[in-house]
Amino acid sequence: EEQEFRSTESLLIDLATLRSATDNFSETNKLGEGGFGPVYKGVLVDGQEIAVKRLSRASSQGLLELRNEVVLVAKLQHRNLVRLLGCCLEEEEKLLVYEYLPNTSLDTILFDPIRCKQLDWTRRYNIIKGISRGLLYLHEDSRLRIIHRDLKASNILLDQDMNPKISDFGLAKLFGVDETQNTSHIAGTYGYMAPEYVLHGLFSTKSDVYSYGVLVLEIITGKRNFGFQASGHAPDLLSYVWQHWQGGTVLELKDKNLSDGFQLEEVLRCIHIGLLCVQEEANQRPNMASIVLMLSSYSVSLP
Ligand code: ACK
Repeated sequence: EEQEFRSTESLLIDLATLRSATDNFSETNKLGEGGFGPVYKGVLVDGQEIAVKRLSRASSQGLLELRNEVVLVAKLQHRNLVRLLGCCLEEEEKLLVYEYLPNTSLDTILFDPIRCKQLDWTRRYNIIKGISRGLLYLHEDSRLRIIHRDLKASNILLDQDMNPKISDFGLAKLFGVDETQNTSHIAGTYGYMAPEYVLHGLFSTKSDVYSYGVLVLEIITGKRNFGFQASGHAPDLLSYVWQHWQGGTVLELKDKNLSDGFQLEEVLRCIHIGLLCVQEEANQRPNMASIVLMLSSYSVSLP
């Protein structure tokens, strides 16, 4: 809570500090490539581990705007969002500094035939619920309506207890492109992007909901590529889910862990939610508030 009152100045970290923390952005410190540029691991002099995101494109004219946005986003705090610790907005470099999460992303665990076994149903359900809460916070926080725009398995980081944390949030807003809800620069990932975004550059909280739906179906089945494709091909999701449910990961889950009907009902509820979210018509998709409600409501079972 005390972070709510941090001054703007305390969020700014100078370039020299981040250069030395990341060994001058060395290749060995590179964690990977994010949607807006490379990400580096760093260690501050006090020993705190950080992840430094290098923004490859930000015009100097938008610097003040960017600065204001960063200050606002840095104040947001939620257990399902990777925490933004500060930033560097100097002439040569625009950098965002996040808390470092030592576990890898959901992407590297979920689709790995061996590592995916770490994710039993209880964990998967916890991940599905956690992402929904983080996204609700981004969408509904009155101070800033943030559309994530690039929600996908590789942007979900896992903490030591396998709790999900959404990373890269706020960048869409940082670049100011969501104000018109329309862009000619389609930045995102095919398979996760909503049809109206792929086809017309339109995005909204409902296009995030679409990506969330794809994620939910991926988490349940352990298979990638549910969503609308670059080719314009919309897969028959229901039969796809059913096929993987019968023959794939979910059946394994069902045999080992879903012996009681309660968990099976959770799985079915998540499949239902996933399918609601990936509807072609944006305004037919539920909003995050109702998704969170659907995920938290207890079922009433008949005697
Ligand atoms: O799947 P990964 O190992 O986890 O590879 C990607 C890469 O950087 C590009 O996004 C990793 N990454 C991003 N943010 C963080 C962070 N806060 N802590 C640790 N790793 C991160 C991500």
